[in-house]
Amino acid sequence: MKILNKVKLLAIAAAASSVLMPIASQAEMDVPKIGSMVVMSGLENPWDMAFTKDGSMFYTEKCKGLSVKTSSGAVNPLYGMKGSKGYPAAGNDLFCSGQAGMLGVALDPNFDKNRTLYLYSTSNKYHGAGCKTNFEKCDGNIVMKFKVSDDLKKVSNRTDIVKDIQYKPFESNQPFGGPGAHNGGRMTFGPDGYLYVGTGDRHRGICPQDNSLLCGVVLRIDGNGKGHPDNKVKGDSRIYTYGHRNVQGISFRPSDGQAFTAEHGPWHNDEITKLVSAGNGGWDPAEKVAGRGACPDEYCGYEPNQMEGMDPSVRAAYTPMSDPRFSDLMPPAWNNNGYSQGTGSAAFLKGSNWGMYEGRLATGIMGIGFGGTPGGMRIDIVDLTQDGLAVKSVIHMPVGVSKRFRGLEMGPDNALYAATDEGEIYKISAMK
Ligand SMILES: [Ca+2]
Repeated sequence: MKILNKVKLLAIAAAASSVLMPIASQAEMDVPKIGSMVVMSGLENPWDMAFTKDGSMFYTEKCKGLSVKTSSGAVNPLYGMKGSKGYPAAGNDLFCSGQAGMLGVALDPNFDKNRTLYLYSTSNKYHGAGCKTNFEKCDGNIVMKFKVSDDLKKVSNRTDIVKDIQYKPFESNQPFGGPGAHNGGRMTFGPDGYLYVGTGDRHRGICPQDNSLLCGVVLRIDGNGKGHPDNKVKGDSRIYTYGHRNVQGISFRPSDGQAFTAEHGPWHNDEITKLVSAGNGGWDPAEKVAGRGACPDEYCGYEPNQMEGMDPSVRAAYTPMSDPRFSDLMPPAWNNNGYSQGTGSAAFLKGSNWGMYEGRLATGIMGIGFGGTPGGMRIDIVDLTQDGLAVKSVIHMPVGVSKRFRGLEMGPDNALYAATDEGEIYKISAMK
């Protein structure tokens, strides 16, 4: 309404003065001024952030551990990986490898009262008899719960609330085929007070469509790790949606609480998807289905011709990111025009300071250029339709830097914070 009024006033002014008015300036269009600054640097693969209401920022570093930068500026290491230095406590079962390590962090919605923090990491504690090959159940990622001290100097009371998220234990002959591939790891609380956890297919072909396994799925669980009573997937009761490739972005639209995911594509089709309870993301890299034969390592995720560049649409036809043969398919709202450029994180922009971008989805892209696909390290601003099934527009956010944007999170100051693989955390501010 504000924009309309301004436009109307301009039109009246133009008519009254009989002077040709310029097209509405930036201010009339409600375009915010966007600027960025580094708030932390020299970090090792910062992956995710979580904010208290008064602006303290918890953050993870993939191979180091969990720390917090308090609202007064002090940095307190809290919980390290095995062998890490400088942390007051560490998990001797926690390790990093490839894309795996200490990833998502989330604060309980009642954190101010209950001081509860949730952390996703790779762990060898529950391997048991599994994890001997890439072709068996490998319980290698966990979700932990901690109490955070009032002074933000330590965490205690570790409780492992999910112990069986799947992990790829050995290298295989796939692109980026090392241990820990497609390891998921994003965690966000929904407006329903439940914790949503994104997992990856870990290069196992059967994973996304096998709902006895926690891989290629989004979990919806309570603070004790129990599934939401309305989870409707046939199989594990903790699963909210399935058929995903590698969920590293989950965010909830402020206007209606609707969940959306952002996912990397396999050299085709990065996707943003509206989630529906028990919905199927339509990713099925299993061999010997959908007209396909055998595939290397029983995984058709990069077929055909996995090691070479080729027309993304040919690959997409062979193993689609959203296979229409599934009747419960959640169709993507956006597919990056058929390209995969490394879409990994997402956060809805909150606050009137974002002007016309308020309520749109900021999406971090890590820019892997390959086989004719242009690189594209950037943050996109995605304007989704109300039904969540399409986009109205996508523009590049004028951040002023080009980085591998790994983690996006809104701060309580209505700034967007971005963790980069290069080791910084940026604060991206918008002003009207
Ligand atoms: Ca999909």
